[in-house]
Amino acid sequence: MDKQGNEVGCQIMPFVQVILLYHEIHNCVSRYNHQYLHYFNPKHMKTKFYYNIHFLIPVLKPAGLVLMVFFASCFFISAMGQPQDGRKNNSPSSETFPKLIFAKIPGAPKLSDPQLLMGRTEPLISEGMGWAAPAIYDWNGDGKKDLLIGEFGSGLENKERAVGNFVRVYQNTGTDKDPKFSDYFEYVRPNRFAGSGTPLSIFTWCCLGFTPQIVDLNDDGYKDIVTGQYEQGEVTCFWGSEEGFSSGEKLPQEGNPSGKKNPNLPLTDVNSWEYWSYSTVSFGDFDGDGDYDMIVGGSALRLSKNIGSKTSPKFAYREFLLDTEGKSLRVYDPSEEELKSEKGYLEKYPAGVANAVPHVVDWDNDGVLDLLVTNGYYKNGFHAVLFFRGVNTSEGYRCEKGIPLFTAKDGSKAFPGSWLRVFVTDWNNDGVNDLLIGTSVATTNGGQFNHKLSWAWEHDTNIAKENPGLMSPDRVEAERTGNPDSEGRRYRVSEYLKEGGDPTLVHRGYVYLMLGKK
Ligand SMILES: [Ca+2]
Ligand SMILES: [Ca+2]
Ligand SMILES: [Ca+2]
Ligand SMILES: [Ca+2]
Repeated sequence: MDKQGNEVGCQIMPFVQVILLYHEIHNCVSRYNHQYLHYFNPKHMKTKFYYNIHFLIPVLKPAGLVLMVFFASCFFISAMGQPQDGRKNNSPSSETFPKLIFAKIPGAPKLSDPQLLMGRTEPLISEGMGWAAPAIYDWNGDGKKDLLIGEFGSGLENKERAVGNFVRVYQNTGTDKDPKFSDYFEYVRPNRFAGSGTPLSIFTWCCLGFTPQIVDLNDDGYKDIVTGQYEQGEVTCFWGSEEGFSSGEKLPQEGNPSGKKNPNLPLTDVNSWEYWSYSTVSFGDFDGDGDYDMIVGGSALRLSKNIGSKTSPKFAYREFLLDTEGKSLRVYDPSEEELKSEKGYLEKYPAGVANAVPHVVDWDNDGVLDLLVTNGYYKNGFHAVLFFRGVNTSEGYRCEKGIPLFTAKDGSKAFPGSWLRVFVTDWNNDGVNDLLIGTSVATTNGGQFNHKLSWAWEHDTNIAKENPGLMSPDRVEAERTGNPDSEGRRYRVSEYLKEGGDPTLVHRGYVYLMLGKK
């Protein structure tokens, strides 16, 4: 049924139900009259009970009418207030987005409204912490693109703590230019044909999951899967081969990510905490020598040149990426208040945030690599996706100031959820790049998309990293009250639960597609 047909159907249904209900009541009363008056005719059976019931008969029909009107109102209100079909209730359609205004970037794809990627009945999701880092890779080698989703805390529990950071693969059951998916997923494992072995995983914590980048980093003809980590700042590569992937190998970097770090040293110091933390990475040849260099995010956007070789990369000291005025790239301009709240804010976080995530692509097709950058996207003033146009200058690679790819016309939040990650691919093989956006949305009541929570800023709702729906009732209670005796362990007080938050809240990773047009 098409959308219009569905809506008409939904509006007609309450009336059909009401007519059926009235018919039912009418039948009941008629049956009562018929049966009771026949079998329990007062002439034969003058009981007190009969008279009590008999007395009610004249009011049953009017009462039925009143009930009918009441139920009709309920049905009507319910039908108007609910999404028009069950599937949409779980899959926010484009109507639920605010009107988006798209940046006009010469040469870049003209983006269309976001659409949620669906399996057969459900959205394609990631679980655990419910963050989603999408990527495209032909996992089973059938020539069709499959969808990978990097997870954060993949839901394998250890004393109620999520452990393991895996990558899901949803295999494409459609064609390469019109991908379709079932609800079924597997974790990416070393042998992609046997589907056996421990899933590819990295150690990471706090605020960053497995963020897969697909690149042939050693130029052997096989795509490799590379990801950074929150801390200690290692960059791990799973080398691709005919069979699948090697176990994770830490890429050589200048400095010592696993060494002791000083939190008091500035970000520019290779022995500081800030230098290494939140090492999100993406790759491109930025110095034109034919090998892959690395862009690193976190508190600043930085370039780490490949000082190894095309087949055996090694990454140099991370240098600030600069804009055309020679300043470090800014993802967010903090307010005066925020600058006052933390001394040396911009020295510590030159990007304006601590969680910048770069994705390298020549977005405007001018032959120079650009950056699409996301972040935590948890408070007002943050943008969903920023575009930094790359330019080659006499002083080397520079970027123009970042501009948001899209904003909401009414100034509201432009995208549901938070902790956004992007991946660029030509989804429909029309020669124009398309954009995948992974986001961590709030679901309640067994996985239903929660519009109110997902469209609010996590900074205001206090739901960041909250997943009470995955906990035992005892732990929910302990988090709500901070009772140190519960389960013999001390839990922090959850502000969200303390304020009466929904104990069924579970974050889930969703992936949206924004098709590009010339
Ligand atoms: Ca390779
Ligand atoms: Ca290079
Ligand atoms: Ca470009
Ligand atoms: Ca396309």
